[in-house]
Amino acid sequence: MAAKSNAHSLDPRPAHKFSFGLWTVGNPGRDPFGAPVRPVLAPTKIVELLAEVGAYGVNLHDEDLVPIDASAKKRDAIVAEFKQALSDHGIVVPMATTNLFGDPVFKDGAFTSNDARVRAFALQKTARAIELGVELGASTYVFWGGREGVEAEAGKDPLLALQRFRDALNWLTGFCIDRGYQLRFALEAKPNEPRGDIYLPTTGAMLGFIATLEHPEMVGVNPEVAHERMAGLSFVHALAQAHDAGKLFHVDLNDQAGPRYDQDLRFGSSDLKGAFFLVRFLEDCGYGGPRHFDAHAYRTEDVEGVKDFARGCMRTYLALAQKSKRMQKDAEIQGLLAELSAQDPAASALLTPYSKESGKRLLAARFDRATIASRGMQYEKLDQLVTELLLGLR
Ligand code: GCO
Ligand code: MN
Ligand code: MN
Repeated sequence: MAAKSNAHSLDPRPAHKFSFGLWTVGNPGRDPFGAPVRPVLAPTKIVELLAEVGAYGVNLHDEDLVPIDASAKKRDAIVAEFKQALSDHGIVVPMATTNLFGDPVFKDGAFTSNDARVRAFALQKTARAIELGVELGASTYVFWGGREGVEAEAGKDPLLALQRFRDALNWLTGFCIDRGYQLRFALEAKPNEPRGDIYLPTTGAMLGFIATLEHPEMVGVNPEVAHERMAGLSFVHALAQAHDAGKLFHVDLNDQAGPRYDQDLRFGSSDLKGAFFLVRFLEDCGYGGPRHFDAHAYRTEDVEGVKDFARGCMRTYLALAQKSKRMQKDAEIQGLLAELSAQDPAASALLTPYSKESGKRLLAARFDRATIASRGMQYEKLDQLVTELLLGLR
């Protein structure tokens, strides 16, 4: 029997857990300089489109589905219609979130606003959006503090802002516990845009903050490729730290060419090698959550281009996962890695946990610095081999 074609193995399947936001494939191409270029698609149409391209899940902000001023009756009708579309097309809702940035009331933030009326309204809006998310079956609830920041530093006390953010999350974990919801919260950091500076700007900052909450066990992170890169940081290192802390609850995949405005590019379209290392990490670390693409098609595209975009995100992910398996089987690469991990037994014996004994031994040891330093690490060779593997030459 002929071997499965490579093309076929790049088809997305539900087990891959690829998800997109209503706001991503539904993005009509508005930017700060120009009007929308694509028709606004109804949420039910987006579900249909996602099923067509082979995605498994759709995520949403409350307002992506239910307009902010909808009556209870209208809300229920919209939700019922949406649920029908989900079941007709076999699409699930793994994650939900709140729009706390679009309405003018949030112009100075939501949970960290200086105005108590805004803070209270933000809690109410989030509680209702949580009810919606739970109703749709979401198990992760994302918090992206879009406008939780400043331009005029004089206007807000940063300690008070952190306290207010903490108070809000404590209120909301209390709300979920009280209601018996099994939701996990995932905090998403971004350094700037739309505010000059957004509080808790990196995944590392979020991880530090989580430890100060009343229910840290319910709260993790949702790192986004573009956001760490906007801060000039390595995304795979952010992923690793989140995973190490047991806090990798969700992930926002896209691409970004360095520190500039948030580009939300198709996955792997800018830094293919960076994408490779992050796919390799996610596949190897045991992350079992959705692979969510928080990206959108170029403004040059029509609806067919949006499908090309969505298919491209998933295909590139799967292709890179295959490359990662190939790297594991590449004898030359594995040989170099084995050399790197081989350790001098005498030195290893010095690295046991501290005790009076081991301390004495370590302090008495002699090191031949010149010999040790003369070793070439062969990283040039290794990196080139990985590059050639990615180029399809191996
Ligand atoms: C952005 C963010 C958002 C969030 C979304 C879910 O830069 O606009 O990435 O897309 O991920 O609001 O919280
Ligand atoms: Mn983003
Ligand atoms: Mn995001």
